[in-house]
Amino acid sequence: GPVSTLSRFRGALVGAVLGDCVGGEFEGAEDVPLDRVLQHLSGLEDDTRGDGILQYSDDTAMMRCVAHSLLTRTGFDEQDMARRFAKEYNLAPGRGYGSGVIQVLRKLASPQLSDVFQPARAQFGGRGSFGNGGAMRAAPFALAFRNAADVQQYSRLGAMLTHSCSLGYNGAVLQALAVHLSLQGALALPEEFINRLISEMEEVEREETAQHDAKALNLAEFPYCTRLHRVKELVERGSVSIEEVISELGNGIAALQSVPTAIFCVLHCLEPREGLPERYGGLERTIAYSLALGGDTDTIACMAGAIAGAHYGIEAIPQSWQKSCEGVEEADQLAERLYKLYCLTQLEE
Ligand code: R7I
Ligand code: MG
Ligand code: MG
Repeated sequence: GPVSTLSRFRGALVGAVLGDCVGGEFEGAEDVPLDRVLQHLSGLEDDTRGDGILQYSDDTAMMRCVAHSLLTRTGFDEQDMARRFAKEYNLAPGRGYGSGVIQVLRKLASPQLSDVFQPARAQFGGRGSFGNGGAMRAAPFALAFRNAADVQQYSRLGAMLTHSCSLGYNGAVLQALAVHLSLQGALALPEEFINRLISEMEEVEREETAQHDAKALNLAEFPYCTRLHRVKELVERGSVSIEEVISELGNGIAALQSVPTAIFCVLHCLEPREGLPERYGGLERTIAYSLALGGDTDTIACMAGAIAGAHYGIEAIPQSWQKSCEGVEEADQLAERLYKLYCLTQLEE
Protein backbone atom coordinates (compact mmCIF):
# COMPACT_ATOMS: atom_id res chain seq x y z
CA GLY A 1 0.00 0.00 0.00
CA PRO A 2 1.01 3.69 0.01
CA VAL A 3 3.84 4.67 2.33
CA SER A 4 2.89 7.28 4.95
CA THR A 5 5.02 10.37 5.41
CA LEU A 6 5.85 9.38 8.98
CA SER A 7 7.01 5.99 7.75
CA ARG A 8 9.23 7.72 5.18
CA PHE A 9 10.76 9.99 7.85
CA ARG A 10 11.53 7.01 10.07
CA GLY A 11 12.84 5.01 7.13
CA ALA A 12 15.20 7.83 6.17
CA LEU A 13 17.00 8.12 9.50
CA VAL A 14 16.87 4.42 10.39
CA GLY A 15 18.07 3.54 6.87
CA ALA A 16 21.01 5.90 7.28
CA VAL A 17 22.08 4.44 10.64
CA LEU A 18 21.68 0.92 9.32
CA GLY A 19 23.85 1.62 6.29
CA ASP A 20 26.54 3.10 8.52
CA CYS A 21 26.48 0.18 10.97
CA VAL A 22 26.43 -2.67 8.44
CA GLY A 23 28.75 -0.84 6.04
CA GLY A 24 31.46 -0.47 8.65
CA GLU A 25 32.49 -4.07 8.09
CA PHE A 26 33.89 -3.33 4.63
CA GLU A 27 35.04 0.30 4.88
CA GLY A 28 38.24 0.74 2.89
CA ALA A 29 38.12 -2.75 1.34
CA GLU A 30 39.03 -2.89 -2.33
CA ASP A 31 37.29 -6.02 -3.48
CA VAL A 32 34.16 -7.07 -1.69
CA PRO A 33 32.69 -10.25 -3.18
CA LEU A 34 28.88 -10.29 -3.10
CA ASP A 35 29.06 -13.61 -1.22
CA ARG A 36 30.76 -11.92 1.69
CA VAL A 37 28.18 -9.13 1.72
CA LEU A 38 25.30 -11.60 1.78
CA GLN A 39 26.98 -13.63 4.48
CA HIS A 40 27.46 -10.50 6.58
CA LEU A 41 23.81 -9.52 6.10
CA SER A 42 22.39 -12.98 6.80
CA GLY A 43 24.38 -12.93 10.03
CA LEU A 44 22.05 -10.11 11.14
CA GLU A 45 19.07 -12.46 10.92
CA ASP A 46 20.66 -14.94 13.28
CA ASP A 47 19.60 -14.15 16.86
CA THR A 48 21.98 -16.71 18.26
CA ARG A 49 25.17 -15.33 16.80
CA GLY A 50 25.81 -13.53 20.09
CA ASP A 51 28.52 -11.18 18.89
CA GLY A 52 26.61 -8.13 20.03
CA ILE A 53 25.30 -5.26 17.96
CA LEU A 54 27.11 -3.42 15.19
CA GLN A 55 28.41 -0.05 16.31
CA TYR A 56 27.76 3.14 14.40
CA SER A 57 30.57 5.44 13.27
CA ASP A 58 31.13 9.19 12.83
CA ASP A 59 28.44 9.26 10.11
CA THR A 60 25.67 8.52 12.61
CA ALA A 61 27.35 10.34 15.50
CA MET A 62 27.29 13.59 13.50
CA MET A 63 23.84 12.97 12.03
CA ARG A 64 22.46 12.66 15.56
CA CYS A 65 24.02 16.04 16.38
CA VAL A 66 22.35 17.61 13.33
CA ALA A 67 18.94 16.18 14.25
CA HIS A 68 19.21 17.15 17.93
CA SER A 69 20.29 20.66 17.04
CA LEU A 70 17.52 21.23 14.47
CA LEU A 71 14.96 19.98 17.00
CA THR A 72 16.23 21.89 20.02
CA ARG A 73 16.62 25.17 18.14
CA THR A 74 13.56 24.52 15.91
CA GLY A 75 15.71 25.42 12.93
CA PHE A 76 19.34 25.94 11.99
CA ASP A 77 21.63 27.48 14.60
CA GLU A 78 25.29 27.24 13.59
CA GLN A 79 26.64 27.89 17.09
CA ASP A 80 24.54 25.15 18.62
CA MET A 81 25.29 22.64 15.88
CA ALA A 82 29.04 23.36 16.02
CA ARG A 83 29.09 22.89 19.80
CA ARG A 84 27.28 19.58 19.48
CA PHE A 85 29.79 18.28 16.91
CA ALA A 86 32.67 19.26 19.18
CA LYS A 87 31.08 17.77 22.28
CA GLU A 88 30.19 14.52 20.56
CA TYR A 89 33.74 14.14 19.24
CA ASN A 90 35.13 14.84 22.69
CA LEU A 91 32.88 12.19 24.27
CA ALA A 92 33.60 9.50 21.67
CA PRO A 93 36.65 10.35 19.55
CA GLY A 94 37.10 6.78 18.37
CA ARG A 95 34.19 6.60 15.93
CA GLY A 96 36.37 6.67 12.82
CA TYR A 97 36.34 10.38 11.96
CA GLY A 98 38.21 11.57 8.86
CA SER A 99 41.80 12.48 9.64
CA GLY A 100 41.40 16.14 8.68
CA VAL A 101 38.08 16.93 10.32
CA ILE A 102 39.45 16.09 13.77
CA GLN A 103 41.38 19.38 13.72
CA VAL A 104 38.17 21.28 13.01
CA LEU A 105 36.30 19.50 15.79
CA ARG A 106 39.04 20.33 18.29
CA LYS A 107 38.94 24.01 17.36
CA LEU A 108 35.14 24.07 17.54
CA ALA A 109 35.39 23.04 21.19
CA SER A 110 37.07 26.33 22.11
CA PRO A 111 34.71 28.70 23.95
CA GLN A 112 36.73 31.67 22.58
CA LEU A 113 35.81 30.85 18.99
CA SER A 114 33.44 33.49 17.59
CA ASP A 115 33.23 32.49 13.89
CA VAL A 116 32.27 28.81 13.90
CA PHE A 117 32.88 28.55 10.14
CA GLN A 118 36.51 29.65 10.45
CA PRO A 119 38.15 26.34 11.46
CA ALA A 120 36.69 24.59 8.41
CA ARG A 121 38.08 27.31 6.13
CA ALA A 122 41.59 26.68 7.43
CA GLN A 123 41.59 23.05 6.26
CA PHE A 124 43.80 21.73 3.47
CA GLY A 125 45.85 24.86 2.92
CA GLY A 126 42.83 27.16 3.04
CA ARG A 127 40.81 25.38 0.37
CA GLY A 128 38.65 23.46 2.81
CA SER A 129 37.78 19.77 2.81
CA PHE A 130 36.07 18.05 -0.13
CA GLY A 131 35.45 14.92 1.97
CA ASN A 132 31.97 13.39 2.26
CA GLY A 133 31.60 14.24 5.97
CA GLY A 134 29.09 17.01 5.25
CA ALA A 135 26.99 14.77 2.99
CA MET A 136 26.96 11.73 5.28
CA ARG A 137 25.05 13.68 7.96
CA ALA A 138 22.77 15.73 5.67
CA ALA A 139 19.54 13.69 5.82
CA PRO A 140 17.93 15.46 8.83
CA PHE A 141 17.87 18.76 6.91
CA ALA A 142 15.38 17.20 4.51
CA LEU A 143 13.16 16.22 7.46
CA ALA A 144 13.35 19.60 9.17
CA PHE A 145 12.53 21.89 6.25
CA ARG A 146 9.61 21.73 3.86
CA ASN A 147 10.77 23.49 0.75
CA ALA A 148 13.72 22.71 -1.45
CA ALA A 149 15.23 26.18 -1.08
CA ASP A 150 15.46 25.83 2.71
CA VAL A 151 16.76 22.27 2.49
CA GLN A 152 19.46 23.55 0.16
CA GLN A 153 20.42 26.61 2.15
CA TYR A 154 20.67 24.93 5.54
CA SER A 155 22.27 21.68 4.43
CA ARG A 156 24.95 23.84 2.81
CA LEU A 157 25.55 25.88 5.97
CA GLY A 158 25.47 22.76 8.15
CA ALA A 159 28.15 21.15 6.00
CA MET A 160 30.26 24.34 5.97
CA LEU A 161 30.87 23.93 9.69
CA THR A 162 33.45 21.29 8.72
CA HIS A 163 33.65 21.34 4.91
CA SER A 164 34.26 24.72 3.31
CA CYS A 165 35.29 23.48 -0.16
CA SER A 166 32.29 23.73 -2.52
CA LEU A 167 32.77 20.09 -3.54
CA GLY A 168 32.26 19.17 0.12
CA TYR A 169 29.19 21.28 0.88
CA ASN A 170 27.57 20.81 -2.52
CA GLY A 171 27.74 17.07 -1.95
CA ALA A 172 25.71 17.66 1.21
CA VAL A 173 23.21 19.78 -0.76
CA LEU A 174 22.81 16.99 -3.32
CA GLN A 175 22.31 14.34 -0.65
CA ALA A 176 19.76 16.47 1.25
CA LEU A 177 17.86 17.20 -1.98
CA ALA A 178 17.78 13.50 -2.86
CA VAL A 179 16.26 12.68 0.55
CA HIS A 180 13.86 15.62 0.20
CA LEU A 181 12.55 14.36 -3.16
CA SER A 182 12.41 10.77 -1.96
CA LEU A 183 10.30 11.77 1.08
CA GLN A 184 7.78 13.16 -1.39
CA GLY A 185 7.57 9.89 -3.28
CA ALA A 186 9.54 11.20 -6.25
CA LEU A 187 11.34 7.87 -6.77
CA ALA A 188 8.11 6.50 -8.22
CA LEU A 189 9.29 8.23 -11.40
CA PRO A 190 13.05 7.54 -11.42
CA GLU A 191 13.85 9.46 -14.60
CA GLU A 192 12.09 12.55 -13.35
CA PHE A 193 13.86 12.15 -10.00
CA ILE A 194 17.32 12.27 -11.55
CA ASN A 195 16.34 15.07 -13.95
CA ARG A 196 15.17 17.20 -11.05
CA LEU A 197 18.42 16.63 -9.19
CA ILE A 198 20.37 17.60 -12.30
CA SER A 199 18.44 20.82 -12.81
CA GLU A 200 18.74 21.80 -9.12
CA MET A 201 22.49 21.13 -9.19
CA GLU A 202 22.89 23.14 -12.40
CA GLU A 203 21.77 26.18 -10.43
CA VAL A 204 23.96 25.27 -7.45
CA GLU A 205 27.09 24.71 -9.56
CA ARG A 206 26.61 27.87 -11.59
CA GLU A 207 27.86 29.78 -8.57
CA GLU A 208 31.28 31.41 -8.85
CA THR A 209 32.94 29.51 -5.98
CA ALA A 210 31.83 26.19 -7.44
CA GLN A 211 33.20 27.15 -10.86
CA HIS A 212 36.44 28.29 -9.29
CA ASP A 213 36.92 25.15 -7.16
CA ALA A 214 36.20 22.84 -10.09
CA LYS A 215 38.92 24.55 -12.08
CA ALA A 216 41.40 24.62 -9.18
CA LEU A 217 40.89 20.88 -8.62
CA ASN A 218 41.21 20.10 -12.32
CA LEU A 219 37.66 18.83 -12.59
CA ALA A 220 35.15 19.19 -15.37
CA GLU A 221 32.84 22.19 -15.15
CA PHE A 222 29.67 21.36 -13.20
CA PRO A 223 31.27 18.30 -11.57
CA TYR A 224 28.13 17.03 -9.78
CA CYS A 225 25.95 17.51 -12.87
CA THR A 226 28.52 15.64 -14.94
CA ARG A 227 28.37 12.69 -12.53
CA LEU A 228 24.59 12.79 -12.34
CA HIS A 229 24.43 12.51 -16.13
CA ARG A 230 26.63 9.41 -15.83
CA VAL A 231 24.30 8.04 -13.15
CA LYS A 232 21.43 8.51 -15.57
CA GLU A 233 23.26 6.70 -18.37
CA LEU A 234 24.20 3.78 -16.12
CA VAL A 235 20.64 3.48 -14.79
CA GLU A 236 19.24 3.48 -18.33
CA ARG A 237 21.70 0.78 -19.34
CA GLY A 238 20.42 -1.49 -16.54
CA SER A 239 23.11 -4.12 -16.73
CA VAL A 240 26.39 -2.69 -15.49
CA SER A 241 29.36 -4.23 -13.70
CA ILE A 242 30.61 -3.20 -10.26
CA GLU A 243 33.95 -2.27 -11.87
CA GLU A 244 32.23 0.13 -14.26
CA VAL A 245 30.29 1.78 -11.47
CA ILE A 246 33.48 2.31 -9.51
CA SER A 247 35.40 3.70 -12.48
CA GLU A 248 32.54 5.94 -13.71
CA LEU A 249 31.27 7.20 -10.36
CA GLY A 250 33.83 6.29 -7.68
CA ASN A 251 33.55 4.79 -4.22
CA GLY A 252 35.93 7.08 -2.36
CA ILE A 253 35.92 9.39 0.64
CA ALA A 254 35.52 12.56 -1.48
CA ALA A 255 31.91 13.75 -1.66
CA LEU A 256 32.13 13.84 -5.46
CA GLN A 257 33.14 10.16 -5.50
CA SER A 258 30.41 8.98 -3.18
CA VAL A 259 27.18 11.04 -3.22
CA PRO A 260 26.30 10.40 -6.90
CA THR A 261 27.35 6.78 -6.32
CA ALA A 262 24.88 6.44 -3.43
CA ILE A 263 22.13 7.89 -5.62
CA PHE A 264 23.02 5.36 -8.32
CA CYS A 265 22.78 2.49 -5.80
CA VAL A 266 19.22 3.50 -4.92
CA LEU A 267 18.09 3.87 -8.54
CA HIS A 268 19.79 0.67 -9.69
CA CYS A 269 18.16 -1.34 -6.89
CA LEU A 270 14.60 -0.15 -7.51
CA GLU A 271 14.29 -3.42 -9.41
CA PRO A 272 15.47 -6.96 -8.56
CA ARG A 273 19.09 -7.53 -9.51
CA GLU A 274 21.02 -10.61 -10.46
CA GLY A 275 23.06 -11.98 -7.59
CA LEU A 276 20.83 -10.51 -4.89
CA PRO A 277 18.36 -12.80 -3.07
CA GLU A 278 14.84 -12.76 -4.51
CA ARG A 279 13.33 -12.40 -1.05
CA TYR A 280 15.11 -9.05 -0.62
CA GLY A 281 13.01 -5.93 -0.91
CA GLY A 282 14.35 -2.72 -2.43
CA LEU A 283 15.91 -1.38 0.73
CA GLU A 284 17.77 -4.60 1.41
CA ARG A 285 18.99 -4.66 -2.19
CA THR A 286 20.21 -1.07 -1.93
CA ILE A 287 22.21 -1.71 1.24
CA ALA A 288 23.69 -4.97 -0.08
CA TYR A 289 24.65 -3.38 -3.40
CA SER A 290 26.28 -0.37 -1.69
CA LEU A 291 28.47 -2.69 0.37
CA ALA A 292 29.50 -4.70 -2.69
CA LEU A 293 31.07 -1.57 -4.22
CA GLY A 294 33.74 -1.53 -1.51
CA GLY A 295 35.62 1.69 -0.70
CA ASP A 296 33.80 4.06 1.63
CA THR A 297 31.07 1.50 2.31
CA ASP A 298 29.73 2.83 5.62
CA THR A 299 29.18 6.27 4.14
CA ILE A 300 27.83 5.20 0.75
CA ALA A 301 25.43 2.77 2.44
CA CYS A 302 24.47 5.46 4.98
CA MET A 303 23.59 7.96 2.23
CA ALA A 304 21.89 5.37 0.01
CA GLY A 305 20.09 4.02 3.11
CA ALA A 306 18.64 7.46 3.87
CA ILE A 307 17.35 7.98 0.32
CA ALA A 308 16.01 4.42 0.03
CA GLY A 309 14.53 4.49 3.54
CA ALA A 310 12.62 7.66 2.64
CA HIS A 311 11.23 5.87 -0.42
CA TYR A 312 10.29 2.46 0.99
CA GLY A 313 9.47 3.53 4.56
CA ILE A 314 10.29 1.98 7.92
CA GLU A 315 8.21 -1.17 7.28
CA ALA A 316 10.68 -2.20 4.55
CA ILE A 317 13.56 -2.44 7.01
CA PRO A 318 13.81 -5.94 8.52
CA GLN A 319 13.36 -6.01 12.29
CA SER A 320 16.38 -8.25 12.65
CA TRP A 321 18.55 -5.67 10.88
CA GLN A 322 17.20 -2.88 13.06
CA LYS A 323 17.88 -4.87 16.22
CA SER A 324 21.46 -5.53 15.14
CA CYS A 325 22.47 -1.89 14.88
CA GLU A 326 23.40 0.60 17.58
CA GLY A 327 21.46 3.85 17.49
CA VAL A 328 18.46 2.66 15.48
CA GLU A 329 15.94 3.29 18.25
CA GLU A 330 17.22 6.80 18.84
CA ALA A 331 17.19 7.57 15.11
CA ASP A 332 13.60 6.38 14.97
CA GLN A 333 12.62 8.69 17.83
CA LEU A 334 14.44 11.63 16.26
CA ALA A 335 12.59 11.00 12.98
CA GLU A 336 9.28 11.02 14.80
CA ARG A 337 10.09 14.28 16.56
CA LEU A 338 11.21 15.86 13.27
CA TYR A 339 7.94 14.71 11.73
CA LYS A 340 5.97 16.51 14.45
CA LEU A 341 7.98 19.67 13.83
CA TYR A 342 7.35 19.29 10.08
CA CYS A 343 3.59 19.06 10.67
CA LEU A 344 3.66 22.17 12.86
CA THR A 345 5.43 24.24 10.22
CA GLN A 346 2.66 23.35 7.77
CA LEU A 347 0.14 24.97 10.11
CA GLU A 348 2.20 28.15 10.21
CA GLU A 349 2.33 28.57 6.44
O1 R7I B 1 34.95 14.36 5.16
P1 R7I B 1 35.29 13.81 6.48
O2 R7I B 1 34.39 14.11 7.61
O3 R7I B 1 35.44 12.23 6.35
C1 R7I B 1 34.33 11.44 6.26
C2 R7I B 1 34.76 10.04 6.07
C3 R7I B 1 33.63 9.09 5.99
O4 R7I B 1 33.99 7.99 5.17
C4 R7I B 1 33.47 8.62 7.41
O5 R7I B 1 32.86 7.35 7.47
C5 R7I B 1 34.89 8.61 7.93
O6 R7I B 1 35.56 7.42 7.70
O7 R7I B 1 35.54 9.65 7.21
O8 R7I B 1 36.77 14.16 6.93
P2 R7I B 1 37.91 15.02 6.23
O9 R7I B 1 39.12 14.74 7.04
O10 R7I B 1 37.48 16.43 6.08
O11 R7I B 1 38.05 14.41 4.77
C6 R7I B 1 38.31 13.04 4.61
C7 R7I B 1 39.59 12.84 3.82
O12 R7I B 1 39.43 13.33 2.50
C8 R7I B 1 40.79 13.57 4.37
O13 R7I B 1 41.36 12.92 5.47
C9 R7I B 1 41.67 13.63 3.14
O14 R7I B 1 42.33 12.39 2.97
C10 R7I B 1 40.67 13.82 2.03
N1 R7I B 1 40.52 15.24 1.66
C11 R7I B 1 41.45 15.95 1.03
N2 R7I B 1 42.68 15.63 0.60
C12 R7I B 1 43.39 16.58 -0.04
N3 R7I B 1 42.92 17.83 -0.25
C13 R7I B 1 39.48 16.03 1.89
N4 R7I B 1 39.71 17.28 1.40
C14 R7I B 1 40.91 17.26 0.85
C15 R7I B 1 41.70 18.25 0.17
O15 R7I B 1 41.32 19.40 -0.06
MG1 MG C 1 32.19 6.48 9.26
MG1 MG D 1 33.01 6.25 5.68
